[in-house]
Order: sequence, then structure tokens, then C-alpha cells
Amino acid sequence: MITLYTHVMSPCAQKVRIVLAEKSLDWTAHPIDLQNKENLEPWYLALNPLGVVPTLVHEDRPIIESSIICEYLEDSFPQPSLCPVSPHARAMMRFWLKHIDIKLHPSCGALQWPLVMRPALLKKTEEEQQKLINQIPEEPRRERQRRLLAMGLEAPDVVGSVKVYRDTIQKMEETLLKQGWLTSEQFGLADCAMAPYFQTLDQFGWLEILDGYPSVKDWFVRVRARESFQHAVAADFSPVLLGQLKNIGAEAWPVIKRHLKDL
Ligand SMILES: N[C@@H](CCC(=O)N[C@@H](CS)C(=O)NCC(=O)O)C(=O)O
Repeated sequence: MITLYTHVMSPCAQKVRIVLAEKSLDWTAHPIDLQNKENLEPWYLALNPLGVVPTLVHEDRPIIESSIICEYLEDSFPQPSLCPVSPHARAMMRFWLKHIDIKLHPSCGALQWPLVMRPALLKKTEEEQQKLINQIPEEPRRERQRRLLAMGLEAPDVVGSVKVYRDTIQKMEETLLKQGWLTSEQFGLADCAMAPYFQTLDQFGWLEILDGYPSVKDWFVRVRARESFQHAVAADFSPVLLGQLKNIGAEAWPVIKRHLKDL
């Protein structure tokens, strides 16, 4: 009944997988080969015209955009609830979802894409590379990928992305000093949506970025200990894959650290 077009390392797909696990829903995974741009093939664009993962298909209807998918799952399968009760907490939930969609996600992409996707694209001829990039439907994403392909972590996008991460962590610390989870005392959709962006830091061995933010550190320890996270995210990272990611993360860390110092 539920199919998720997904990729192991996609934070947007991971957040949906966490929600599916929190709700103990059965679903089928359809992995999309992002390294080889299967997401731009006509059959996939027919499902998701933006050419990105995830796409959820439920009762033969595709739903796109990860935050919308999460809210759709909450509406369709309300128990156990991941939505806070009070109007203020619900507004905060939407604040976090929006912040993640428009700021943190592109920033995570600017840090992860050069390390994970760029090497596969660099193996193609320049003509093939540009042909694939030209097919990306949205201009900002297309031009950002062009810069990241050309310059890797030296692209101008990277310093701004490190700042967005740092500012997000600061805002989370202020919030988590007052309450257990991002929107209330209950784990909720905002926590599900935020968790993958810390998986990205963790997989590259960059959790030092949390030094000085004890509440955020503790939040991530509690997120990581949840069965949903273990099942929907951690289980997809084999020791071999984690070893590779830690190595490329360690190589990149001096650049990230330099940007952090410059903030
Ligand atoms: N706003 C979208 C963003 C989805 C997105 O950027 N997905 C990435 C993986 S995390 C992707 O499919 N990238 C493929 C590409 O850029 O070519 C959502 O929330 O679903």
C-alpha cells in the first residue's frame, strides 16, 4: 500500500522513514540511484516533477516534498500522534519544518553532495556532467550543483551552509534548555525531520560541531537511541559504508572547521 522512493543517505527520505517507523507502518522501499541521476529519468519525473527523493506512493497516488509527506502520514495514520496539541507548539512545529526545508536541507546538501555525489559525477565526461546538470528542473538547485561540481567544498555555498548549521544548533539549544523535545515534552514531527541532519554530521565524524551545546548533544543521543532511528536510519549504514564516510569526512573536516572558526 505504501511505497517510498528513497536513497539511503537522503536526509529528506530519512525523515519520512523515521515517521513510518514511529507509526509502525509497513512500506516498500524503491531505492533511486542518485549518483547516476536516476531521479531525472522520465518515469521518475512523472512521479516527482522536481526530480528529487523522496516520493511516497499511497493508494496509487504520489505525494512529494518530505515535510508534506510527513504531515500526510500524520493525517492518514494519526496514532501514535507526532503532532503537538497546543496551537503554539503546532506553530513551532511548522517553523522547524519550514526552517529545515528552506535553510538546513540545502545547507546539508552543500556539505554532503561534494563528498558523496560529486565523485561519481566526476567520473563522467564533462559533456555528460553538464547534460545531467542541465536537466535539473529547478534553477537554484541546478546552479548550486554546477558550483559544487566545479569547486567541491571550496564553493561559496559551503561557508554559508556551515553558518546555517551553527545557527540552527544555537536555536535548538535555546529551545531544548526549556523542554525535552523541539516542540514540547513529546517527541514529534519536528524531531523526526531534524534527526537526519545530525546523522549527516555523525556519519562524517563531525559531531565536534556540537561542542558547547550540551542540550543538543543530549537530544541527539536520545534521538539515536529510539527504535525508529535505529531501524529507519542507522540500520542502512553498514560498518563498511560508515568507515568510508568517516574517512571522507575526516579529509573534509579541516575545511569545515576553518569555516566554523571564520563565523
Ligand atoms: N524539498 C525536497 C528536497 C528533496 C531533495 O533535495 N532530495 C535530494 C536528496 S536529499 C535529491 O533527491 N537530490 C537529487 C538531486 O539534487 O539531483 C523535499 O523535502 O522532499
